Amino acid sequence: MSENAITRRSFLAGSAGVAALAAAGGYMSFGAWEQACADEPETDQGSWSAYTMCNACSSKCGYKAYVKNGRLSKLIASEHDASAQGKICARGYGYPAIVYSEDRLTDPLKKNDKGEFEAISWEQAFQEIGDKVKAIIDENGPEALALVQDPRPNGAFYTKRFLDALGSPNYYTHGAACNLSKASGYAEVIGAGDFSADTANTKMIMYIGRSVADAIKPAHLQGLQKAHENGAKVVMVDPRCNNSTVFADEWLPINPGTDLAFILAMSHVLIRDGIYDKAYAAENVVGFDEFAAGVADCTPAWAEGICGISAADIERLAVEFSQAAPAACIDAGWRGGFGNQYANSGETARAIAVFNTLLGCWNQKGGALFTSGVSAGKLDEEKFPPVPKVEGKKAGSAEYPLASAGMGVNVYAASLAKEGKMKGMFFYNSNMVAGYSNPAYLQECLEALDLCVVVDIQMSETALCADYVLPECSYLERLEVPAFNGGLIPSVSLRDKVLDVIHPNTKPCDEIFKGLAEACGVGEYFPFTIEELADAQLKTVGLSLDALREVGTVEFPEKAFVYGNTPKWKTPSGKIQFTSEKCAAAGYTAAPTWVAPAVMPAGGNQFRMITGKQAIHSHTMTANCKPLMAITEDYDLTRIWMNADRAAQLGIADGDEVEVSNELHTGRCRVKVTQRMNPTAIFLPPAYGCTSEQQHTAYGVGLRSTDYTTYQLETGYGSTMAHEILVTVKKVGA
Ligand SMILES: Nc1nc2c(c(=O)[nH]1)N[C@H]1C(S)=C(S)[C@@H](COP(=O)(O)OP(=O)(O)OC[C@H]3O[C@@H](n4cnc5c(=O)[nH]c(N)nc54)[C@H](O)[C@@H]3O)O[C@H]1N2
Ligand SMILES: Nc1nc2c(c(=O)[nH]1)N[C@H]1C(S)=C(S)[C@@H](COP(=O)(O)OP(=O)(O)OC[C@H]3O[C@@H](n4cnc5c(=O)[nH]c(N)nc54)[C@H](O)[C@@H]3O)O[C@H]1N2
Ligand code: SF4
Ligand SMILES: [Mo]
Repeated sequence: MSENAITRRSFLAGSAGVAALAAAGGYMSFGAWEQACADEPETDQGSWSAYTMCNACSSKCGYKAYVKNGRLSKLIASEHDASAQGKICARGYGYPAIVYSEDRLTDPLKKNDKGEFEAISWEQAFQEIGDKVKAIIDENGPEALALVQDPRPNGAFYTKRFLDALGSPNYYTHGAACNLSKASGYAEVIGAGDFSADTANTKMIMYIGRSVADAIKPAHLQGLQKAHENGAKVVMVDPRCNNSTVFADEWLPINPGTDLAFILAMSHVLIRDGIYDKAYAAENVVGFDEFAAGVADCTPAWAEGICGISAADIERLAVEFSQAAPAACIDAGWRGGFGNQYANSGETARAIAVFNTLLGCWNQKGGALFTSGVSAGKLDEEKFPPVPKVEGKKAGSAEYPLASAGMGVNVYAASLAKEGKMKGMFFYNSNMVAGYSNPAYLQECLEALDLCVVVDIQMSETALCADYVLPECSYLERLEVPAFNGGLIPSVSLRDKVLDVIHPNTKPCDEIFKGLAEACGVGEYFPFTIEELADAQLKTVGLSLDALREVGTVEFPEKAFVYGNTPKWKTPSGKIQFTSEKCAAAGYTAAPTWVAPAVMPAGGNQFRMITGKQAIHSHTMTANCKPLMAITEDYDLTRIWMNADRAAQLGIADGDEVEVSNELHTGRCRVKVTQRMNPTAIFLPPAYGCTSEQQHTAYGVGLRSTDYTTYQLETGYGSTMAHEILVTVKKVGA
């Protein structure tokens, strides 16, 4: 086997332990690891297994981790886990190496007057942060505090409780940089932020800016595979021929930012020809006539001129959809097409929810489903004292009234620091500065704060802006609050502690936020351990921590989804709303109509810059993981994709180095010349361009799209408009 071959076992090799890594001088090949392990005495001592969940992306797949001689030896995906369904992806195997990274944070750090970090004790960190929080509350009130976190169980429980206890409503997810527009647009129409395509039974499914083979959740990928194998018609709408297209019947290389025109035109055809589900619309919809009047002019010929998909294809696809309905839908998408990308992303989401309604596919076999979940019931109030309800509205909710209240507009909260209105911010498992909008701008915002606290496992770009950096132990070293999952069969999964804590001065999330709460004078809301909390939550659904530890995932078949029921629409009218007063008040039309993207490339050497996931990296967090970065190097994955005809016009050949610039940034990279790309855009892989020198593997590799992003937010919705970027591309030396 070649030294560089990446096999499933060599991913694990990268996680084989501090001593072994040091011995091999860094990333180890499979052979070297095997040799190192061959020298280990075989013993049962130090061997065990535990169920946990991957932390390498939002999917949080469940698996069983085996430990041998104190080291992780293999991972087996949980068969019934909602995200994994028996499979985990390459990142899942590779990411454990981060646990043993020499770049891990090992002690609490404080920035001194010279701007350098010094290690301090936890006592000092808690005490000083507590004093500053109290001073901010005294002088400016709790609304001058905000927190941004990863919205998974631990982040959601501990950080929210901490902020609630302080009396601040300013609790944010990473949503404004991910799927805020999608969730908020859907909510306006169907009263829910998401739905699931019934891929196992569908006759026709269209993915709009969703690549399940690159942007992986194993359950979604297996769903697409099933649809394909069952002979369903699969249509991929994407300016880039993404890797999911191997399962598709058609690829439509749409002009980026124009999906709204395409969907409105397909809706036009359904209504013009009377081939929508009339009975369903009559019973369930308000605002139909207004929508129909609005799309009367949105003909396929009109849309062709905007989106680049031929009028004939638009006509044909609309008819095919109507023939497949109700076992058909446009997939909910996630981020790439309309999660947070364009000036019209929220309105695109609205149009998709409307289109699916015209198909009458909600909760129909093969259609689009609203599955439900289980959640923990009420806990004993003595042991888990309820926190008083927080008065006041999240910062940004008046300026961005369409933004989902649960997510909020995180970057807007940070921007208030520049006006002196936000004084203290906390970040948990979030790298806002590098990943949410323009890093130079966000850095200025965080530097204007009186207090910035970042809880991370490595020195992120956001941590570099902090006054205090608190080191968490890694996901394999901690127990977390159970994850209650929705799905066709609801379930609950556990992230249990797999490994002993490697760096003794790191702490898990629960202890960090309990310590912070005590120092801030609100410790009375945390008089329990994580074990007690997990057990109490599980008892409310008839389980226990011990029982879940044995199996990792428990399903609730008695709560399984039932086809055909009409959902309770959680909208103001109680019906599906083709019109929204809130959208009208926010500056849109009441029923979704065409909204142009904020910028348009002029041609010549100017392009729109778009991004999308690569199967082996996640956001900003995996680039510093050696086995995953080794794949980047082996396959030259930092290259931008450029359409072959445009490249030829510009005299750019495959592999050439180019300069990519706009008014905010200039950087160099190499080009992958391909026919798999819409001519108006370049595609930039999203995981690179790390500017933290303390991430020794990631630092300086590749370009980062946010450097080219203007800080500007989508009207009403508040998303960061991540693809409203124009750049010029020029061959170096030309
Ligand atoms: N450049 C770029 N920006 C992006 C994206 C992208 O692909 N590329 N994707 C967008 C999308 S879809 C999303 S959802 C958001 C995601 O945005 P974030 O949720 O902020 O995710 P990451 O950028 O991966 O940053 C996660 C941070 O958590 C840290 N971390 C990792 N494990 C742990 C842990 O166990 N505990 C703690 N406390 N910290 C930990 C990582 O070191 C990293 O600094 O980013 C958006 N922005
Ligand atoms: N490997 C990997 N998998 C992940 C993650 C990860 O970081 N890495 N993160 C997880 C998270 S948090 C998220 S949000 C999801 C994201 O899941 P997706 O939204 O599926 O991911 P992306 O790759 O960002 O976008 C999908 C496609 O949208 C295309 N696209 C860009 N602009 C447009 C447009 O204007 N119109 C259309 N129709 N298509 C467009 C891109 O070319 C890309 O191929 O992935 C999840 N899974
Ligand atoms: S999809 Fe891959 S990276 Fe994401 S949680 Fe699952 S195994 Fe981990
Ligand atoms: Mo995301």
